[in-house]
Amino acid sequence: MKPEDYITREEKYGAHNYHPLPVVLKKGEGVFVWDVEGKRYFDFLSGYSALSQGHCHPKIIEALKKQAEELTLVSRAFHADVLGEYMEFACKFFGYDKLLPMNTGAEAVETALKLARRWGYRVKGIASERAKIIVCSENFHGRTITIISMSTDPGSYADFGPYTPGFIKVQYNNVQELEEALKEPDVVGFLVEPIQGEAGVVVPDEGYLRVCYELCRQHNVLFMADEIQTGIGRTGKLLACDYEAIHPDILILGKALSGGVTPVSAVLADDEIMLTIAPGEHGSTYGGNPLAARVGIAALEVVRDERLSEKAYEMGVLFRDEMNKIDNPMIKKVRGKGLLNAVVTEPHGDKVAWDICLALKENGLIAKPTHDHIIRFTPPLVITREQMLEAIDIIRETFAQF
Ligand code: IF1
Repeated sequence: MKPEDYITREEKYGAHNYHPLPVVLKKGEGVFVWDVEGKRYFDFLSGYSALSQGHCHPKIIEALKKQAEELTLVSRAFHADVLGEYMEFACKFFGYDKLLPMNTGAEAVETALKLARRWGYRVKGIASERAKIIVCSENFHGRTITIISMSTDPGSYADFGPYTPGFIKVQYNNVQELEEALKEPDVVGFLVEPIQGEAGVVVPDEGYLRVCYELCRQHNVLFMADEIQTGIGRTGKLLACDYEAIHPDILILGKALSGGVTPVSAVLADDEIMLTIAPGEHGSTYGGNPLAARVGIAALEVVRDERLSEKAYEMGVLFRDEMNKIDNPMIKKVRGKGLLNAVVTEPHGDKVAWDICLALKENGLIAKPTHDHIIRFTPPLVITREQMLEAIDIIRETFAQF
């Protein structure tokens, strides 16, 4: 079969909820993927930051294979030996009393919303059904109906109504609007991405998050960090919140928590918040399954043992420095932290970011635009200096074609 045959079959039998780059992959290892014709590419999307440890990391695959032959699922109706081990490991890794295990990022975000509301009613003493949660413009927290009810992007919410009430929207990176919104007495939480990924790697001003955190403290409102994309080393620190010495009241993780091997997400919080949900009041069939637990431990050990946060920091500096040296009319701005970066492009004639991504693919590097003109460059954090320099050459040569 040719690549186009795979694509035609997928088009015929699959929902059309994505518009992928025309490349058909069949193997991944480290920073590289290979297509069905054996051509090698640098993967500069990394499963939207899920593959921070690289494709098929041996330690994570070993953990998966070993556990898969032992015990994959018991449901939470019974205990499993490895679940407590994973929970303890992750709680100590991030500094929290407890972890609530889920599967996808959206489920973890929904869990965090429920925890904040429940804490609001049971601890803060908000009147029933009155809880409000402040969210940011241009946010992206997932695709469920409640989560798109928080969205300001019609591409996410149009014609999926009616929407879940109880959200107040403020401009991202605007302290005054948050201050104003916090005057509302029924606010229980402020949900924020430390860097907005889907919006196009939008980095807020230095100090913005810190001020938000302090305002939340002053108003007895939970600071809820969605670090599903920015967390676990991606931005050059273990958490993007670490840049401003913030310890979120609720920490939401996903993606790289399992190194791209199986969906694993989690919400971490201290007892005052976490214990407002009693047995039988929340859960998930696969949440905290033994496979996820084993893979989660291995994925975090890799981040620690291979110093991936520090590597992301160093390689990110190299990437942005080199990209800023490229003199090309299509490159408007380079922005990001660690290895969460994006190039904001400008159309050149009839050429747009999509055309650049097609040319990058021809030259051996795959990446994808977001919001039409922004190209995200988010390679696995295991990328070496040599690999980064080779990838930068490909990007430089590709832009030179336009
Ligand atoms: C898609 C990008 C989109 C996330 C943050 C929660 C979730 C995500 C900060 C939900 C998921 C994924 C979803 C995927 C593409 C990708 C993405 F930002 F990473 F590029 F969409 F905006 N919070 N982001 O980034 O996690 O339920 O997907 O596990 O939907 O197209 P999920």
